[in-house]
Amino acid sequence: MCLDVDCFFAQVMIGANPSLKGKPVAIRQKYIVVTCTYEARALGVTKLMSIVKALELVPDLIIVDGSDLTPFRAGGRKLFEITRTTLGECVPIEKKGFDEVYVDITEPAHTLVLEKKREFTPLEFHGHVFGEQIGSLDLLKAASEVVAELRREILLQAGWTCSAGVSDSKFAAKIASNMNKPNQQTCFIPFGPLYRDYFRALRVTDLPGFGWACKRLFAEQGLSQSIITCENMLDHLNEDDLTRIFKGDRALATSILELAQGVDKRQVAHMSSVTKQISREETSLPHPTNMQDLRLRVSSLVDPLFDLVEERHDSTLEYPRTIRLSIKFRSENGRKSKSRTLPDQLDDMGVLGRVANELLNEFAAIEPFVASHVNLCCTDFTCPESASESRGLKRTSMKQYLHSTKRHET
Ligand code: TTP
Ligand code: MG
Repeated sequence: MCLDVDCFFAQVMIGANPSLKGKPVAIRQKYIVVTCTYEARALGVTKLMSIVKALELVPDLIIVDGSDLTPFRAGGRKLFEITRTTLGECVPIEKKGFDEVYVDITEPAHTLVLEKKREFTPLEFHGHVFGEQIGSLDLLKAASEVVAELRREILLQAGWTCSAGVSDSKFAAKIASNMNKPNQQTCFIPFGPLYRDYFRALRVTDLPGFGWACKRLFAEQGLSQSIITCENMLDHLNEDDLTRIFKGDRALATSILELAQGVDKRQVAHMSSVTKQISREETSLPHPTNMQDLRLRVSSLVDPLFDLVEERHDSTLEYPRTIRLSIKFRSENGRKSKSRTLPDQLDDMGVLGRVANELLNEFAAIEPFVASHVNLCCTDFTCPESASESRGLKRTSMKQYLHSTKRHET
């Protein structure tokens, strides 16, 4: 299942001020509408529209400031906790962004199938169904009931409507969650010609993992105009071709070709409510093969890692005391890790960036290499004595950080 709260920031703000319910409301950050209610969307307002344009379209649009992210982070945690308590500790739940969860509901759906069989009660689909209804669909029907139950719980406990999708993989479930919005759910039947054709019609750039680096490599090979859809790619490129285009990254080539056929082997991560460690890794880009690329990769992990540290600090007041950089070089067995103790209170992204850079300097790598995993991790979270007085972390901009990194190198 992939579940995504409808107009999340707006629903959180309406929860705090119920008189806004049913009205066209936009949430503002700087000059932009970051999200708006479906009442505002019906009048033409869209996410990321300028405030000026939105007010031209809807002069009586209610604008609410959304620059303090604290209530939205708390909302995201609430979504996770409701999902966890509704479905149980054993179910893998992966939180994405503020308002999205992926859940592997295979086990609860199996249990429901057995229960219904014992009771001689037929299973029915809940919500929309997309695809050919052939063969036994009991597990998908049960899964759609699990999804409906979770959406009911979220509405009951948090007051939010959600849209959700169910299928046999993260990618297909995510697509399904967007098929009918708001406050609806869709089961995307993961076989049959409709399923296959749906993926063949997607743009290659819609595939998870096909990011800017892949786009650049396609452009370098002169493929940007000829390979637009997955169908184009499947008809003209085999695994060897794509591996060559992706500079030897066969794992990426395989996964992109599989995704183009609707096959997604990514597992749903099992997150606990409070994780022991927080780490970031980029798996969708080509592997770094020299120190300069490796340094850029490490520095690109700093900002998102600091975001997670900040988010956790907001709820627990804890700071990480250890940072660890792990790299797997393809020519060597196993990962190599270097770690360092952090200051008592890691409240400045610049510090995280500098220490990560120093750790990288400790790796004696001989070029060219293939760094197939680069993971930056914060761990040993503790709550310093003075933490309750010093909420709020200091954000050095990425530009400042890169500048300080550069100075450090020279
Ligand atoms: P989304 O789930 O993309 O949007 P949404 O929940 O507002 O609307 P939808 O009904 O289409 O799911 O993003 C979740 C929240 O993240 C959103 O409420 C506001 C915030 N957000 C940003 O901060 N920046 C952005 O660029 C976008 C798109 C969203
Ligand atoms: Mg949403």
